[in-house]
Amino acid sequence: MSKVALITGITGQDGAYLAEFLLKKGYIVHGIKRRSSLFNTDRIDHLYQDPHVENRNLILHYGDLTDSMNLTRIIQEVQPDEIYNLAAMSHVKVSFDTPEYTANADGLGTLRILEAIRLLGLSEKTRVYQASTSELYGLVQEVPQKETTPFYPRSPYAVAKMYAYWITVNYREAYNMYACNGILFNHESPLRGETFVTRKITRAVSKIALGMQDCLYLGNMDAKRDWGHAKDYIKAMWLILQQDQAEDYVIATGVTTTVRDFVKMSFAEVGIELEFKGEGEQEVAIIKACSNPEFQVAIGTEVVKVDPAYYRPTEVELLIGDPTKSKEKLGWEPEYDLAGLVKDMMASDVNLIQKDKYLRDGGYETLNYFE
Ligand code: NDP
Ligand code: GDR
Repeated sequence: MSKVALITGITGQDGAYLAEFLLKKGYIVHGIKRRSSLFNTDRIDHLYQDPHVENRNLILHYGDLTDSMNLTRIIQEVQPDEIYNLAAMSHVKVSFDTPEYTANADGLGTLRILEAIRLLGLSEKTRVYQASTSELYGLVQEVPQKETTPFYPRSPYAVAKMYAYWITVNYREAYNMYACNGILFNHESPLRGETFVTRKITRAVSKIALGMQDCLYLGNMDAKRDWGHAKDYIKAMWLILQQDQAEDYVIATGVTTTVRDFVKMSFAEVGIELEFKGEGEQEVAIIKACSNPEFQVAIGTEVVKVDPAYYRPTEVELLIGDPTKSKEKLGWEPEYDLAGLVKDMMASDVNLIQKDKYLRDGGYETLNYFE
């Protein structure tokens, strides 16, 4: 008998990689997608199966983490062995604009799922993975950050995720449920949402190299993040649900890098060397050299500037995780390092923008260029 998994947030970066991974393992995968006015399934379209075909192993349901009845009905119908709760309003900066909605979806959404499992009598059958985050650590208390490091959340997103973290622990202790937190540090990929800093950078660098954009505007370039590849991190999610005992785990690379260095590495992928000048809001990066004749960029052009609009009211300055527990107990080992991640993202975005340029040069409409 195939195992049955339910993924909330299946249309997101992690949901897409996880769905593919579980399907390859022989799972029947159910996913919750939101109704939207345009198709929102781009990331999983390659996995799509015609609903008229029998014995499908990928089934999508309309739903929302803010709707208890809907979640309860889906869980009752699906009777999942494993639930991966990945759905969330996941953008830290946007959570300052939509704090109440973020608390509802990211905080209470987790409670709705746990309570549905309890009320449906599935506490013994259904294992739950909760997508917790390194944002819980917020203001630095200890480095590197590990499972025992105290939390100090610094955004409405992180505060909502802190509720979700503890309600998961509480349901585990109160009702003996197999419910776990994966405290995942930043993980990126070619499927990363376009407004997170890494993807914003790799897209912009590709466009600048191909003459489709003049300048990249960023916020705090001193922020340091522990960046891994989403393909490695979704494997950890699965491992967390396959153990004898339900526990919480940090998933990280143990290496931290500034936003500025991520910018440098991305430009280096297309043969462009940068020189940074000035400080704070006055900081700029100019093109110092270009070793790739394919890209017609002018030496001395200012290609990165600071726009304080991207600063956050309260910032998380430094994240660096200690993955010792996950390596020892789960046997988890990432395949990508930061250089491999940047290479993968840049190769994908250069390809995407090249296609776009071809269309634009031919007089056709192209990608939207907001942000
Ligand atoms: P994405 O933003 O790419 O995906 C989020 C998913 O949640 C999308 O499918 C989105 O749907 C869905 N969603 C948003 N709000 C709701 C809602 N109210 N009801 C139902 N679905 C909703 O995030 P990631 O894939 O990067 O992250 C997955 C999870 O892991 C998130 O919970 C995130 O907070 C957490 N996390 C992410 C990390 C990272 O570095 N990527 C690190 C640590 C934790 P739609 O496509 O319609 O917008
Ligand atoms: P983060 O990711 O907030 O860590 O949350 P993001 O990529 O948005 O920011 C990382 C750092 O870069 C700085 N920064 C900018 N960020 C964005 N988005 N845009 C900019 O122009 C910019 N300039 C500088 C930010 O200030 C920040 O310090 C991600 C999300 O996936 C969360 O859901 C997840 O929980 C955490 O990672 C771990």
